[in-house]
This record gives sequence, structure tokens and C-alpha cells, in this order.
Amino acid sequence: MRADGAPAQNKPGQNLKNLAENPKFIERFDVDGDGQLNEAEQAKAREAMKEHGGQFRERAGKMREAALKRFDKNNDGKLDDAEQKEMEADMRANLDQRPEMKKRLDTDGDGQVSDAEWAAGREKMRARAGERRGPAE
Ligand SMILES: [Ca+2]
Ligand SMILES: [Ca+2]
Repeated sequence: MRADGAPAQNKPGQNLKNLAENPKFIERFDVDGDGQLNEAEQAKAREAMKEHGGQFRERAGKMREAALKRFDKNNDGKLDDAEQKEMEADMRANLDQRPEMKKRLDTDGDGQVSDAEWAAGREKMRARAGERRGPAE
């Protein structure tokens, strides 16, 4: 099916365009094997992306919810400085259960995560989270 004369892919959506040119996606969604994604294949890829994004958001939301439930002592729906400190203290206390994270944080390798190492790791995490969201918050 094609609209007379009008190019079908002139819709907004830079993402979709990148998606259609992404070799990984082409490999994965190129059902008829012609090396490119036709509209049906693009639609499938888009669906998969949407689902993936939704799952990611859902997981992030759940983690946030769990943190709030546990640490939002005054129930105002967000973590203020004191509540955040408590959450961090809890995370630090449980670092032994997350050896990989601990190893990453323990930059001088003495087996302990000092305040400075923790602060540095936290900054890195924040920077990464910021990048993912984009510069404008
Ligand atoms: Ca709160
Ligand atoms: Ca250390």
C-alpha cells in the first residue's frame, strides 16, 4: 500500500530512521533478508523498541517506588537529603552483598569503601543517569 506520490517515511521520528539504519536492527528484523527494513519490518522493530523502553521505565519506576516505600519517612513522596542519606547508608551497609559494585567503588583497592570513594562513585552514577536522561532535567 502506498500513498500517491507522498513519501511514506516523511513522518517525525529521527529514532525510527536511525533504527532502520542500525545494522543490529536490520539483522534482527529483516525478515525477508533484503538487507533493509521495509515498513512492516520497521513497524515490528518499533514495537520491540517501545516494549523494551516500557520495561525499562517500569523497572526504574519500581525501584524508585521500593526506595520511597522504605526511606520516605515523612511520606511526602520524595526523598529529602536526610532520607537520601539514610538510603545511601543502607546501600553502603549492604555493599558486601554486591561485591562487583564494591570493587568498582573501592578505587584504591584496600577492601573498604571510604567516604571519598563512595562520594566519587555516587557522582559517577549521577553523571551517567544524567546522560541517559539528557542534559535538561
Ligand atoms: Ca520524603
Ligand atoms: Ca578503598
